[in-house]
Amino acid sequence: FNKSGIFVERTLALIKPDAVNKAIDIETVILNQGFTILQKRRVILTAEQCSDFYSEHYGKKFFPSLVAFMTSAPLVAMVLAKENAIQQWRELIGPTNSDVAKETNPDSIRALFGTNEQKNAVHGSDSAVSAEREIRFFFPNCIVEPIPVGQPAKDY
Ligand code: RTP
Ligand code: MG
Repeated sequence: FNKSGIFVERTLALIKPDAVNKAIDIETVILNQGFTILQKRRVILTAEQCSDFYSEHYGKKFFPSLVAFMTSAPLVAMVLAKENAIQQWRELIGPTNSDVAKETNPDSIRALFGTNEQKNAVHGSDSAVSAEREIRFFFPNCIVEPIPVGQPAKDY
């Protein structure tokens, strides 16, 4: 909730291993676009954790290579807040393939900081259900749901 008591949507952003050395520049873009960074941590995923995070892609041809890439070095996980944050963040990052992004969305983060269809600099939750799951995955103590007015926040 913001100062006016209006719910502000949250989403999960990852700066992937290929772009962690450009994290300060990416965070500058994020803040300039009006997002608030509510939480941030640096994390090295195990193969098991990464397979769990990307379980929707299990069995696809690129899955083993995706897990190898995402576990190869630290990444930066962040909870971003903004009105309509999930869609706004997906629009700001651009298409999955950075080569495509450079052609079609040259101002997007994947165009500016990514390399190809795998090394694409950042991740963004693709729906409200994904955002809740993914925020909990990296920040188990983070409040994701609104706390009803007048009720104690006992479970947090
Ligand atoms: P993300 O989940 O990381 O935000 O990316 P996305 O929704 O735009 O794309 P998704 O289809 O969920 O794919 C997840 C990540 O897998 C890698 N990938 N490699 N053909 C390939 O080699 C291929 N396709 C996808 C990318 O790192 C992609 O972001
Ligand atoms: Mg995805």
